[in-house]
Amino acid sequence: MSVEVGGIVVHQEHLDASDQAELVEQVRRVVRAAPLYRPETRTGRKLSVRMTSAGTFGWISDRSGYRYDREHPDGMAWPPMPPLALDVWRSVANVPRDPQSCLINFYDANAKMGMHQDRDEADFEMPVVSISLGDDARFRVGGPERGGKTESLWLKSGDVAVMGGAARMNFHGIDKIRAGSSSLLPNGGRINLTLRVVD
Ligand code: MD6
Ligand code: FE
Repeated sequence: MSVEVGGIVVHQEHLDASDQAELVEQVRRVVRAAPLYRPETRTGRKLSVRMTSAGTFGWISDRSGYRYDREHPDGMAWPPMPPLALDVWRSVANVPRDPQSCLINFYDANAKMGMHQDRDEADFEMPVVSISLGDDARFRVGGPERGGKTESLWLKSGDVAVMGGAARMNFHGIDKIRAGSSSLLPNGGRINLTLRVVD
């Protein structure tokens, strides 16, 4: 079933339980090769989520700002994109290009993501596709200006959100995680994958 929040289409339960478990395995393979780390902002504050990436480009934040880079901060190339994530993109993105980056965010019970726009990509005609795994998360979406009216929706394990068209530049973030709401990850928490065309 599809619902919509602030112009973002959410395909609820797009992935069934066995696909979710397989995608977690594929994510673990990425994390073994390119470990999760806590990025810093330009001002030196650590984000509460831990991150890594797969694909040709990874998204990096450090003292020099935000950007896409071909290497993990430890110097290795990013591992290949999880094949199931690529399948998800091809089934929902509705564009002729494949994604070049899969950003992997891990949220523990206390992690959040502040309201932001995804604007480090070259072509805003290309959507951003996001896959949720593990604990429920309250996803908040506003408009294209910071500080406007917002609405929210709980994203659950297996849900896929597509941020495209007029909603592509909408501010959005994660308010809170509902700890223990999913048994997919043995130690709890939430994984979010966001797929993007970068250049
Ligand atoms: C998250 N998601 O769900 C954060 N960005 O953890 C995002 O920042 C996001 O869900 C672009 C498109 C869809 C998203
Ligand atoms: Fe985002």
